[in-house]
Amino acid sequence: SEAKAMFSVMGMTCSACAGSVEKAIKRLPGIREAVVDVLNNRAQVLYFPSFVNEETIRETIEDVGFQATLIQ
Ligand code: 9UX
Repeated sequence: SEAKAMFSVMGMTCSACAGSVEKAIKRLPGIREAVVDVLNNRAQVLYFPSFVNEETIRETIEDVGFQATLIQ
């Protein structure tokens, strides 16, 4: 089954920032979709919980260099 997570992502200042976050999330196993909105500081992720979890996704965003918090 599929799950949905929403993260607050702070520190993105341009669309290339959002692109690098999206790319990093999509490289993880078990990701169905990732949409990063630089204007609203949000990342929405659809994923398969048997392959990846919210904390791994959150840490991946932080590894790119942005502060990420799970909000939903
Ligand atoms: Mo360009 Mo966005 O260096 O940080 S990718 S501002």
